[in-house]
Amino acid sequence: MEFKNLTFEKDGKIAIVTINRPKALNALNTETFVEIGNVVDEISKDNEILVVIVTGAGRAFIAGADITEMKDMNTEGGRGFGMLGNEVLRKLENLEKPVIAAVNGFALGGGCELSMACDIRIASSKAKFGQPEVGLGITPGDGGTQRLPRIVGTGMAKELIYTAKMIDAKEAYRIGLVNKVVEPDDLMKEAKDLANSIAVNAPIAVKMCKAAINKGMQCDIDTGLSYESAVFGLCFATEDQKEGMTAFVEKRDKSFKNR
Ligand code: DAK
Repeated sequence: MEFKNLTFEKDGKIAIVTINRPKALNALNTETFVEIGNVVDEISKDNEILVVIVTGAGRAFIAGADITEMKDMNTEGGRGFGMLGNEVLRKLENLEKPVIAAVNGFALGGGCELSMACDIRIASSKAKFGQPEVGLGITPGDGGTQRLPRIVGTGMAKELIYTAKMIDAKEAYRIGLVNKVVEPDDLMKEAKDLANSIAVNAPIAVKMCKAAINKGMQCDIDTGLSYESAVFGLCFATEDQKEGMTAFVEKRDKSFKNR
């Protein structure tokens, strides 16, 4: 598949998606949202890919939705754009493979929101995060009011959203928005090391953990625990469970087949 606003490459079991509109600081216009949805579909069908890294070209991760495109939208256009954005981020969040956001620079508005639809965020020391929407007369519309409080807690999320202030990577780490801050030149190596440390494990078990965690964050603990028991049981129908436990007992290296 050809893409205009992003690049997609495979490095072993890892897919790397780079949002690539550096002149607009990788702002998300309709075309880019559509392409992200398409690349997620492609990754979803590719059994060789076990982990995904999303990053940005140039000095930004994603500086938000495209303000130039949104500026003159009417209600209908805004609704359509909104539905597209939500559908794409939900698709990314529900992708049955872990996604790491390697945040290289500005992650603002829709960019911060896209990073939060990923499973794990690691940041370059040059990264900046924020939800500047109220300064533009809008509310965060791509999950910011929902995912940010789930990640950093209600008080911190409200402060960030109400003030529209930008925070640096160190502060993002302090409040738990990112897992790690690294030097800019080390960002992709760190992201790949993390991806590889996930990819060595049983892919179906990892996939089920993602589903159980995501589901459990939306429901009461009893429903979540019952879902956890169900996926735990399902693992025993996989070849990888037999392989993982047999390899342990036989004191040899394991070799998972994603089956
Ligand atoms: N949209 C379009 N162009 C952008 C952009 C954006 N978000 N951000 C930057 N650019 C463009 C600039 O216009 C400039 O273009 P030229 O003038 O060179 O043609 C170029 O990128 C470089 O930007 P600057 O010259 O401004 O660079 P600086 O270093 O001076 O400043 C900055 C960097 C990131 C601080 C600044 O560019 C900035 O404040 N950008 C806007 C950040 C922002 O407010 N982002 C939030 C946008 S609102 C929804 C889905 C999504 C959303 C809402 C609903 N639904 C599903 C319902 C999301 C909303 C948003 O993200």
